[in-house]
Amino acid sequence: MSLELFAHPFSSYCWKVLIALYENDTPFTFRMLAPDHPEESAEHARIWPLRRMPTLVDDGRPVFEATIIIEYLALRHPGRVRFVPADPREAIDVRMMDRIFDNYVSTPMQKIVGDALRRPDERDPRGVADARTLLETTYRWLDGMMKDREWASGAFGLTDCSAAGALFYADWAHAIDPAFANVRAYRARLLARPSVTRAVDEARPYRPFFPLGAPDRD
Ligand SMILES: N[C@@H](CCC(=O)N[C@@H](CS)C(=O)NCC(=O)O)C(=O)O
Repeated sequence: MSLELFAHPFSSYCWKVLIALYENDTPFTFRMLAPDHPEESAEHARIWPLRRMPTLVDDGRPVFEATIIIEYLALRHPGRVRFVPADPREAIDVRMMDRIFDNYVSTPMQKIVGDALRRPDERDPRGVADARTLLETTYRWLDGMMKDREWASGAFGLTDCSAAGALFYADWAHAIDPAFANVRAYRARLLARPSVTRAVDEARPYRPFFPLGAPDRD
């Protein structure tokens, strides 16, 4: 078995797959995507012209998109954590929640962060305001969903791998109001999980690059 992950330790979508790999102690080679690693970046661009990370390569076979990579790992490199339940009805809820974290937490979070990286004359205030409104609405909905849940859907799985990085950075970009205590408690539970703690710690050296200024916590 030769698993390689093209990724960067500060990227929330890379955390999603790293957390899944750490959960099952799955051996893999980390291929760093960064300006000071031009060979990795060139190889990655050949494999995946869209240049999105993470990208998994399994014995030469590329697998794209964090959710699909975790589904692939569950199928081809299973471990003690299943990530997606065997029962197809339960699996629907897991996949639904995973989409919600990607589309309605990560996407608006990336919009806010990405906008801060732009030159002032290229910024999109209306798009950022819409992203903040979407995050606020999602936090409110999620607060109701997480009232009686420890993890996002049943046992720790795919959705929680997704939620960890999404909520970590979303809270930095658009703070989760204390009124949403269930979301804040879920984020804290995620951060206390060893696989997530490891991803957070590996990303610490890059915090000065957070364009909105990393808060002095977490
Ligand atoms: N839909 C992709 C999103 C991945 C993504 O947005 N990755 C970011 C890093 S967190 C990235 O590659 N950014 C580089 C770019 O946009 O060029 C997935 O689920 O894997």
